[in-house]
Amino acid sequence: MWRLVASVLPRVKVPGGRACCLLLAQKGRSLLTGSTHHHWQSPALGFHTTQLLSMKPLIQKVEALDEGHFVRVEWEDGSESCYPCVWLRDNCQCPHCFLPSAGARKLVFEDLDVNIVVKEVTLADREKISIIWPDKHSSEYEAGWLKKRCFSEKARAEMREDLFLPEHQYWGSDLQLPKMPFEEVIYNDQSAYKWLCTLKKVGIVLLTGAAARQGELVKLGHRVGFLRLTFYGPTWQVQDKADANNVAYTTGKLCFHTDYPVLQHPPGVQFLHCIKQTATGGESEVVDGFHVCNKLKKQNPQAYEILSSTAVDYTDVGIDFCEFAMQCKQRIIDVDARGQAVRINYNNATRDTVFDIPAEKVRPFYAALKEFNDLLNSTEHKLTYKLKPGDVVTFDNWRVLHGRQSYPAGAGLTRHLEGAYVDWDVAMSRLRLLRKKVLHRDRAILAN
Ligand code: OGA
Ligand code: NM2
Ligand code: ZN
Ligand code: ZN
Repeated sequence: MWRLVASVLPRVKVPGGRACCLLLAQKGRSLLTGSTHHHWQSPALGFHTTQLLSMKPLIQKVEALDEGHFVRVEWEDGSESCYPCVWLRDNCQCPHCFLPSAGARKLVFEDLDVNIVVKEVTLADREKISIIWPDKHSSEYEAGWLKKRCFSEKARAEMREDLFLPEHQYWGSDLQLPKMPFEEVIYNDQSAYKWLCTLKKVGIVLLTGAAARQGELVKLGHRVGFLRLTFYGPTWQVQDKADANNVAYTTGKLCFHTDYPVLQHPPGVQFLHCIKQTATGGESEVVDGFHVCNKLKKQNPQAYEILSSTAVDYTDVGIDFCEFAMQCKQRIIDVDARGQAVRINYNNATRDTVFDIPAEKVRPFYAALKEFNDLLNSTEHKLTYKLKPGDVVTFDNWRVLHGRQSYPAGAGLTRHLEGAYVDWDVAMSRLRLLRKKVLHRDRAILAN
């Protein structure tokens, strides 16, 4: 089990790898030496072994450049960092400018001179720099604080990775579903951390051994922070219902979809807990939407362009937690500035009959969607499995499309899943907190 999950977690590269990001200067060498792997370099701790080993960086020299518009710091290993003075003044850490209890800036923008230059910059004990500004205000910045905020391309990329874990591990039908015991995630911080890291990186983790009754997702929600309330309730019951207010609540097949594109900000993470499973049918299907987007972009750039630019109307009207009349426009493939997919918004059931595009663009749109849908369903990409009572599948609803096969309608209840959503903001917040906590624990072990 550990190995299964471990294989998808960040690895430590020592020395000189990105694990040492906060220790490395722009052109510097690693402060870490030796290549033996210690027990604390477990994949689960991955990238923050950094701080674990972090020694205080020391400054060799500091000087003002460009008529006082920049401060250049030379580190003890000979590397350097350059800081714009307007940014330094803006980020003065003194109690007048910064509120430590909130970790937030007190300085109001009106009081910032965006053309400010330093009057004087000095080095104190090689551990911090002091700046006196033209209006006599003075600021101090610690070496470690500055180092983390180095503006070099490399340092910024490393900080970005530490904060947002943007790295994806793409997969196809050969994915070995990462699995972890539900209980472990609930009670063990290192396991919970591993769970969230894998969820972010791979997009799906199966938690096993939950009780086969309602209420387990509320526990998982508390573990993360809180569940996302929607019109279908805090948690919702996927089962065959009379006068179903959603196609999910029938015995029909659900083709690949992401949940709730009718919401402006669709839920980032979805939990589906199997309470009861039908003997025949009802299999689950998943596909890595980002991986398929990359394929589509290569195979048919024009189709990709259409799906990433056309606003599709979604609708959802009914009564559940309360009455609702939702309408939303979403592009099926949301992309970032570089054209990389960042969110899939696709549910064929709630795609509106209203289609607010010129008539001549309709057929090319359908052709593009057909190509995408075909790629999603290719045997190379889709993974089929069947949930068992006690299984909780957790997945990235912005990335992984899911579906289910139809199952026979019965007189009684033959299949029952409980579902819930969590926002990525909340899940990532928990991940960062757990990382810090797990790291602390490891530091204590190291000290003994
Ligand atoms: C859903 C859904 C999957 C299933 O409820 O949105 O995708 O297996 N359900 O019933
Ligand atoms: N349910 C499962 O977008 C959708 O309507 C997905 C949502 C009903 C909460 C289904
Ligand atoms: Zn200040
Ligand atoms: Zn769904």
